[in-house]
Amino acid sequence: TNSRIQHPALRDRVMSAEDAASLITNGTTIGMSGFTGSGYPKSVPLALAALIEAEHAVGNPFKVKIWSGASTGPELDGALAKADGIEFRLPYNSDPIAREKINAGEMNYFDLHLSQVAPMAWQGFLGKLDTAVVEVSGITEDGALIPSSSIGNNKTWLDQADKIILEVNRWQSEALNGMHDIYYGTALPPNRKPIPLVRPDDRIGEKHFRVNPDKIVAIVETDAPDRNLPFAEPDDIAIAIAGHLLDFFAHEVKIGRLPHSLLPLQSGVGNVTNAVLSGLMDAPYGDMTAYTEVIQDGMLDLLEEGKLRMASATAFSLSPEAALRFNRDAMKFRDKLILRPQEISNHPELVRRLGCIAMNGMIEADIFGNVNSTHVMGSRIQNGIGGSGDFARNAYVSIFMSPSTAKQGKISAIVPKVSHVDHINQDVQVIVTEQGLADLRGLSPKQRADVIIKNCVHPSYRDAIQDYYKRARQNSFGQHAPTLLNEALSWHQRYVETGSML
Ligand code: 0RQ
Repeated sequence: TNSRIQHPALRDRVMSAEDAASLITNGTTIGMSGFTGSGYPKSVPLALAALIEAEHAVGNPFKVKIWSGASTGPELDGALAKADGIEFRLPYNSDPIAREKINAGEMNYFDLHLSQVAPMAWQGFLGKLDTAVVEVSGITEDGALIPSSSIGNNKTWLDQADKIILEVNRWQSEALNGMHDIYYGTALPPNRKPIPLVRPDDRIGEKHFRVNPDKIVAIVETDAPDRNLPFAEPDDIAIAIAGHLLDFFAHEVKIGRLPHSLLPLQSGVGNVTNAVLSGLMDAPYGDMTAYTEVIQDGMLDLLEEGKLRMASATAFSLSPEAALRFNRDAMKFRDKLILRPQEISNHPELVRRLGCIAMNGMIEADIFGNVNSTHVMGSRIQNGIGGSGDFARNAYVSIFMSPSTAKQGKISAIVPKVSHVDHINQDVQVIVTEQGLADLRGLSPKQRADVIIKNCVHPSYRDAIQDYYKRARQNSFGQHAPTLLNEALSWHQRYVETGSML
């Protein structure tokens, strides 16, 4: 057979997904692998969802608590949410069904900084982890686990769970073996030591997960692709945002505030970041590096061109075409990619030391540069804070990007006051919309407001925001960050009542 399980005794633990799922009971806390749609278990969660539905059908309660790396796929969050099987979820979700349940108040969700999940688990702040369900790409002869297309929190789940269920996925490239760097040197205070990584390409750990074989209660073999969303060609707005950002980089290099190889790039996922990455293909920089969460399509191009020397991340987040390309050419990329635990890929100490350029999306920003990344109209969660906070606070330059309007112009992304704050103005140095770029470094709140209103607001909202701000300059309680309390959130209230901020 073409089994990826080289350890003879562990082969005896192979069973069906249904049999493996039956080892999970009502109330179990499960640590799942998975990060931005890669490396998540694909068959045990589906079998568990079926089991939960069957139990619900005969009137029995059955819900589980799910911890993960970040977002997973429809076979995990989607299926379990649809079965009303998730009582609690952390730390990041982008599944539409789970999002609906959370926003309907039917599912508890705790979104938190991705770098903090593993430390919080070790500190005991999250309660006890019962079972780990982790996808790997193979098991070595001596029983070590070859990680899959994401690492996320798997090291912590494997260490902490009482029971381990593994999915060994043959679809994953065998060339993944050797690409990972699992750091085993983390400790709890007061015994923490500096993390010995000073360049994005440093290897500080081990290639495989260590695991206590006695804890492995089931192994399921699969052959299923990652979720991998289709690639959308950047639209005009994304291209305009990328253009402003690339002009900014050119300016910073010219005056000597950024080196010619820039600094390690962190980029969020989505249309806009893909446009930035394709813009970098034609830009004059070379020998670049990425120290980021996810490896996207655009990074494969930059690596192949030799513009990007290497990329460090915790997961892949590729389109189906790029995933095929990676699986075909994996040997070519192998020495240029390192996947690490998310505790390390997003570590504030390392982001600060390396001086990352952080580029993340946002829902909205206010005229003082506070940013909302998560909650539409202050209360409906979109995804979660993810790694944006890990990077934004500690980056060399922290950049937030968004189209200047959302929902066909019915919503302005620049508002008098954000309806929820994820990133305080001190953590936000540059704001970019297709209208222009606001460099906020070293500016007071009033100076920030002037630049943001002038450069970033969509023309259809410019008069209204200028009018608001002018009156705030006259009537605010204080004149440090002029605000009209009874009006600051009125744009949001208007949208909730009428479907438009206009
Ligand atoms: O919703 O699809 O229903 O129309 O939000 O918006 O414009 O497609 O942009 O995909 O870059 O997402 C902040 C959500 C932006 C993302 C956010 C609606 C909009 C659409 C998506 P529809 P776009 P993006 C690395 C770093 C936090 C985590 C993070 C995010 C949907 O960047 O989750 O940074 N960030 N992680 O219509 C109402 C507004 C809106 C709005 C956008 N002002 N009001 N709806 N939308 N702006 C990754 C990880 O950490 C894993």
